[in-house]
Amino acid sequence: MVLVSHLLVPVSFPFILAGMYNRRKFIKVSAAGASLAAFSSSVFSKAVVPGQSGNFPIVISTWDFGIAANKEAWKTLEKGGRALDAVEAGVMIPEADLHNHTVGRAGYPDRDGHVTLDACIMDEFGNCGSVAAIEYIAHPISVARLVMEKTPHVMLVGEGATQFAVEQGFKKENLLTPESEAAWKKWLVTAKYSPVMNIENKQHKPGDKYNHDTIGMLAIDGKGNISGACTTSGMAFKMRGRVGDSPIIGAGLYVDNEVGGATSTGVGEEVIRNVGSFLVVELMRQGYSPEDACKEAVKRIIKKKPETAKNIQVGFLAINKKGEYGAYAIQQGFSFAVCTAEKQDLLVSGKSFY
Ligand code: SD4
Repeated sequence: MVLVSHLLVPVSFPFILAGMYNRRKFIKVSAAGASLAAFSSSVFSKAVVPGQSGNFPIVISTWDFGIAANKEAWKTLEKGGRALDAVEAGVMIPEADLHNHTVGRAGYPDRDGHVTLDACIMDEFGNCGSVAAIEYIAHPISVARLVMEKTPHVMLVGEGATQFAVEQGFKKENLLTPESEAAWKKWLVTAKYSPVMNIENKQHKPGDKYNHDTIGMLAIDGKGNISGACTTSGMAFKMRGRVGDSPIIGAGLYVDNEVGGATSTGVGEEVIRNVGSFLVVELMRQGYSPEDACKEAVKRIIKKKPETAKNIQVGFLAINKKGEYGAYAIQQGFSFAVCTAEKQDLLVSGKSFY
């Protein structure tokens, strides 16, 4: 079951602060997850992590749709495959899911009706690739990987990213499905292109269909190598050209194979300001547990903009070199999916500041 998420309708930056953000009600899903979620994630980690030998292979990802994505990634990991291949294959599941309006094909468009996608990927060698505001390409994560592997660059944006993808053999397609187009047209009518009104009238209730999520995925393969991927259609009905944290290395995703990896979801602007995922990894380097590192990064965001933070969601998810994982969010309702040899479909309720 899909429990809708948070946010929406970024139109002008100041208005993001005004409370366009909403919350999931709560988590759930897997039967075992219900009881396990009662534990703190650190306690939980201890319960399932066998300790010295390392809890891997393992793959974790944001939100409930991470379960299906993890299962796909697991096919690579259980065969002894590379974490990089696993995360790419894993996040392609929500990218292709026509019922998912927050990632890839069928993602809600920007306020001008264009579906623009953001994605990045990072491997165990510190290589990384990214595309931002790419259009007409259904799997931006695979384009990001090719930017990493086939160009001397880290990031391609907009038309250049699409051009590169086509040169690499990707098909140019219309990603705006009739359902997403209808939602956008409905939004145009009710929002009247008026961000203040749209936000002030609080038409987007917690859990409504305009709420938005990104998939961030982190995996450790059988060799103990870490990779990560992050992909999103960004905020629904965003300003044309707006790019969030998801394709920004260090913000939406960061991996250091000596330490661990981190990824984020939520209002990308606040994550970028605090270089969130890099911060989480650096805190783990200093000895913080994954959950404590995520918590510290969340507190940093709140401390800088306490009033803003009350009305927005940002969630971090992290894993360390031992395969211990944790998460923390500003608001309640941030869930993450965990897949190991013991259990492939665990959904955990992340802790939150509020
Ligand atoms: C963004 N971080 O574009 C993404 C959106 C998101 O949950 O994750 N929403 O800012």
